[in-house]
Amino acid sequence: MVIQSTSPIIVVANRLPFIVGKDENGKPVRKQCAGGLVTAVAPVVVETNGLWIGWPGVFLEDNLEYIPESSPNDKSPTAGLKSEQVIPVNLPRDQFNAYYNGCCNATFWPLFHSMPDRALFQADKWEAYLSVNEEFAKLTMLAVRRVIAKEPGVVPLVWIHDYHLMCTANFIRSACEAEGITIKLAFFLHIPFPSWDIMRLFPWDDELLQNILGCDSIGFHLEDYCLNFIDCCHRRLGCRIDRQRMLIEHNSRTVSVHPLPISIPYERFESLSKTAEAVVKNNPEEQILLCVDRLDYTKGLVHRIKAFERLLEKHPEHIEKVVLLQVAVPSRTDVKEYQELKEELDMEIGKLNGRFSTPNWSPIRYIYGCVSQEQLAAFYRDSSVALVTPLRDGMNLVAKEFVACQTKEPGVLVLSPFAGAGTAMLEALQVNPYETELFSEVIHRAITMPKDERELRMKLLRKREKERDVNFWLESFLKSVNCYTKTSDSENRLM
Ligand code: GDG
Repeated sequence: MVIQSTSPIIVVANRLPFIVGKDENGKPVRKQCAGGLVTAVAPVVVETNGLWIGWPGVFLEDNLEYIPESSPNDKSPTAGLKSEQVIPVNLPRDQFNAYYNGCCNATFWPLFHSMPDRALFQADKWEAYLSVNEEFAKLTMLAVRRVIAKEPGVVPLVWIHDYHLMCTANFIRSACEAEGITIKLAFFLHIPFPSWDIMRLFPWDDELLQNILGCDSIGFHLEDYCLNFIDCCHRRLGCRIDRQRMLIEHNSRTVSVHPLPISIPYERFESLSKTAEAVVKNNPEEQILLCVDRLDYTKGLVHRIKAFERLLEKHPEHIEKVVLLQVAVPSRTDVKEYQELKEELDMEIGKLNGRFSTPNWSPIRYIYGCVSQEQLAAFYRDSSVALVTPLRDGMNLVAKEFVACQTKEPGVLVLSPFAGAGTAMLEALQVNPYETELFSEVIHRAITMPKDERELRMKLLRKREKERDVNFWLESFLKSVNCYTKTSDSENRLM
C-alpha cells in the first residue's frame, strides 16, 4: 500500500536510502540497506515526486561522478526513486568524521541516551556539526527550488530526520524567507529526547534547542520524549508552552510537538516468516533465546550475558536444553569505545561458553555480522524467547519484528522498560536489565511459560503491532502536518 501526501516530500537524512558502491568495472551502483524507515518512506517520496538528500556512503575525495539509476531487477522500495530525485551530500573525509564520529556519535548519541559520562563536549566538533548541517540545508534548498520549478504554487514538505541534523531547520527557514518560498518543515527524532537535567550538560544547549524549534512540527517516539523537549524549551529558553496540547511559542511562531511511535512493515516480516527456511537446532526440543542488536553500549549486551550466566548457575536444568543466539551487528567499528565493547563481549561469551559447554552443546551461539532479512525472520519465528533488553533505546524495532514473525509456536518477548517499545507492548515480560538476579528469573519464567499464557500474550501483542505498523506511523505523521489524504486501503485501518 502506498500512502498519499498532499505535498511532495523532501526527506533530509544522514544517509541516502541506499549506498553508492562500485561494480567490478568501477561503475557506480546502488547497494541496498533497506531498514523500516526506507521501506515506509521511500515509496511516498517516489509517489509525490519528492526528493531524498543524504550522505551517499563515500567521501568527496572518492569523486562520486553521478548517482546511478536502479537496476532493472531492483525490487527494493527505492527502485522507483530516479537518480534526479536523489541529492548526495559530498563531504571531505575529515569534515565528515568530525561531524559524524566527533559530534553525532561521541556527543549526542550518549547524551540523548542519558549516559553523560560517555559524552564528549568539544567546540571544534560542534562547529563541524553546524557546518555540515548548513551544507545539508543548502542542498535541501536546491531540492525545494527543483520541486517548485516543476509544480509552481506547491508547498513542499521538508522532513528532517534524526540527531545528525538537528541544526538544519533554521538555515532552511532563513533561505526560504529570503527567497519568498513557503514550505512546511518537520523533524523526527529516532532516539530518546533526554530530560532537562541531562540536556543542560550540553554547553550549547540554547543554540541546539533554538535550531530544532526552527521546524513547524516536531515528532518523537513517545509522549515522555515530547514532554522532555517541551520542558527544556521552557526552562532554557523561557518559551511559553502548552503541555496539554504540546505547543511551544518561539520567535512569534507556534511549534507543535507530536508523539509518533515508529513501527515496522509488519506484513513484510509476517510473510517472510511463513516462507523462510527453518533454523538448524541441535535437537528438536532445543529452545532458542534470541538476541538481535547493533553492537552498541546502549543495547545492554553484556548485562544480558551476565543474567544468562546466573540462569545457568541457578537453573542447571536448562543446560543442554537452551541456547542463547546472539546476532551482533557491527556498528561504528572505527570508534575505540565500540572496539572495546566488542572485546568485552567476546571475552564474556568466551568465559561463559568455557564454563558451561559440554561435548555436544555450547550455551551461546554468537554471530558477529549481519544476516539476511529472510534468515532473521526464521530466527524470530523459531525462537522460544526474544530478549530485547537495552539500557536505553528510542523505540527498538527488533521487539516488533519478533512479534510479527510469531507465525508458528508462540514465543515469549522479554522487554526492557527502557526501550520505547516497552511503553505500549504491555503483554511482554518486562525486566530491568540492571537487576541481574531478577533478570535471570524472568528468563526462567519465559522459558517455562505455559502454552495458553504464551498464546494469549502473543495474540494481543500481534494484534496491536499489526494495526499500528509503519504505515500507521506514516499516516499519523502526515496528519500531524496536515498533508494526509485518504487512500482506499486506509479507510479500513484503525485510526
Ligand atoms: C534507531 C533507534 C529506533 C539487526 N540485525 C540485523 C538486521 N537488523 C535490523 C533489525 C531492525 C534494525 O536492524 C535495528 O533497529 P532498532 O530499532 O533495534 O535499533 P537502531 O539501529 O538503534 O535504530 C531505535 C530506530 O532507530 C527507528 O526509529 O527504534 O530505538 O536507536 O530493523 O531488523 N537486519 C538484517 N540482518 C541483521 O543481522 N537484515
